[in-house]
Amino acid sequence: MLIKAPSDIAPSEITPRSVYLSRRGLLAGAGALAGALAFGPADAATLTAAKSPFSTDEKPTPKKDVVSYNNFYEFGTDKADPVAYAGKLTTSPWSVKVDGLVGKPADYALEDILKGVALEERIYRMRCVEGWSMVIPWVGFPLAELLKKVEPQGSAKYVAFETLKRPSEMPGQKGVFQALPWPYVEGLRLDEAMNPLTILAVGLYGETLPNQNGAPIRLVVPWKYGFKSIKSVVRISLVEKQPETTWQKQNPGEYGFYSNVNPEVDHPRWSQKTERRIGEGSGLFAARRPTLMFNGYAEQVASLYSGLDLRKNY
Ligand SMILES: Nc1nc2c(c(=O)[nH]1)N[C@H]1C(S)=C(S)[C@@H](COP(=O)(O)O)O[C@H]1N2
Ligand SMILES: [Mo]
Repeated sequence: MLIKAPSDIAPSEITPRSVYLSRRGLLAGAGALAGALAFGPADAATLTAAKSPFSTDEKPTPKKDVVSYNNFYEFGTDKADPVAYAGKLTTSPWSVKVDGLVGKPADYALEDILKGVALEERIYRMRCVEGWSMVIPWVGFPLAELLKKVEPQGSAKYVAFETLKRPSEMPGQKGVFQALPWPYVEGLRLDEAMNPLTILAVGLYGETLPNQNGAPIRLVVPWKYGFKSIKSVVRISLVEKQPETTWQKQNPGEYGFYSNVNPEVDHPRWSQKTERRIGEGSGLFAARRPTLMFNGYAEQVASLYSGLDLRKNY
């Protein structure tokens, strides 16, 4: 039998999750996180978060799958590499450089970004371009809150994001074979970035993010393929021109800037009509479910793309 030390038992394990969240939801999330950050990278700490009306009521994917089946090429290209190798990444102290077309450019310490921010639990469907999906209870806050604070200028039309480049702690960035150009970069149109569904996540399942899921802060854009949800963000730049993205650079014939989940537009090498929900069934018997337009978030985001040919702008 595994005996847990008391400090390892999160209140969420003792109290039913819904009760726990509503009881503690009024407490300031950022204060809890500032405390949590002091625990350092390896120790998950409990976060307090209010429930969000943007959450799906679908059953979350088991936590063991969410934290062990990952894409994070900085640690290797195998799904099992991130959980095996990301543990050594130093995530504290952490700062995010905000620059470009903003009134308040600076290197912002993570603690300062989170000051006065109310954390929310957002249970989102996530779909990888590879054809699998999960339902993940993220803890985070709208990216729009941060963007408003830094005062985007009128000429800013896009937001560019960058992941940490640190080969000494990221084995996938070392050696002769490099899977991708580094640093990993992504981008959104400013209106996509300001959409209330777009969040910066600092936790999942009520605790600080495990390194393999993009600690200490990562983007989550639930209506786009998983690769747009860039991990371990160190830079956010407001720019005038559409920024390049890692997967576009790596394979422009297969990956476009928008990358909205779209069952009607096949990937050049496979269909995007169905998906396999991780944690449901297994192997040959795993039923595939239909993939929904904009991953099921059409009501909230379809209007962003009116007038845009989604076959050309994939
Ligand atoms: N920096 C960085 N961010 C990344 C990736 C990556 O390799 N590097 N992989 C992306 C892909 S393809 C997916 S599907 C999601 C997976 O997120 P998860 O492991 O938290 O489920 O992260 C995305 N963000
Ligand atoms: Mo992905």
